[in-house]
Amino acid sequence: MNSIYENIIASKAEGKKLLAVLIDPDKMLIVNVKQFITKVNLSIATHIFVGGSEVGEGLTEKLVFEIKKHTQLPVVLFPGDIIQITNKADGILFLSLISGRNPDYLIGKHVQAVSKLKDTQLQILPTGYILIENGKQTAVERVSCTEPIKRSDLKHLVETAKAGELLGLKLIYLEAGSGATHAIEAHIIQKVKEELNIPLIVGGGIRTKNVLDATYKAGADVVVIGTAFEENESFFNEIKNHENIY
Ligand code: 1GP
Repeated sequence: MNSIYENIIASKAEGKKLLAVLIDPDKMLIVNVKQFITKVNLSIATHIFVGGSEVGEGLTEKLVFEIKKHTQLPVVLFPGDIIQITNKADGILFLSLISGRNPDYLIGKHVQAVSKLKDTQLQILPTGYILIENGKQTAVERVSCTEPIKRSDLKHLVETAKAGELLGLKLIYLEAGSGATHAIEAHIIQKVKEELNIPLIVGGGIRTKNVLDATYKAGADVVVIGTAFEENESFFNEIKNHENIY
């Protein structure tokens, strides 16, 4: 156990909802970090996730170093590849892409990551990552060469999440893909939530406060939002009045 995970567990027990702002090192210029993080600090965000499907070598470390200068929030790597691992962050989602059948993303990259992780103090969060189809091909799908699970295949989706829990993974992440045209529907989140005992992360395509509220209400313990903040920083203000309706 580590403190980031303990805090997620404690928040889940109290019904306190968590929000991770996702920053893609490919899209965020270092010169803009200070003003962006100032907004994050003033918002309801509880975590900062850093990562992307295709990030150039060294960019993640520079970005995390800059972010850490301006915030006390935990910074968690959400890596698309082992080159994004850096000791400058606080933790890492150690993702196994359990919706897919590509051995590299199920276990191969993880084996390669061990020697890098040994030299870090990163808190490791073993996470079952489930990609859900979204009407168009996502970057994760393309890079990992895997098929997402169809929204209509609810039984398979729920059983995939449960299998992840039974394997000992500590978190399940339902992913519609960055910039998804439609977020994961409440009934899907509810069904997965009903079967799980471990915390549930949901992300992809959440762009309005109504959808954010619905995602929490359906059972997400942590919501991840990237694109909505990238495109429109005033979204931080729109979600300010966090209703305690969950
Ligand atoms: C992507 O779930 C995250 O991995 C966030 O998605 O960029 O659509 O908010 P958005």
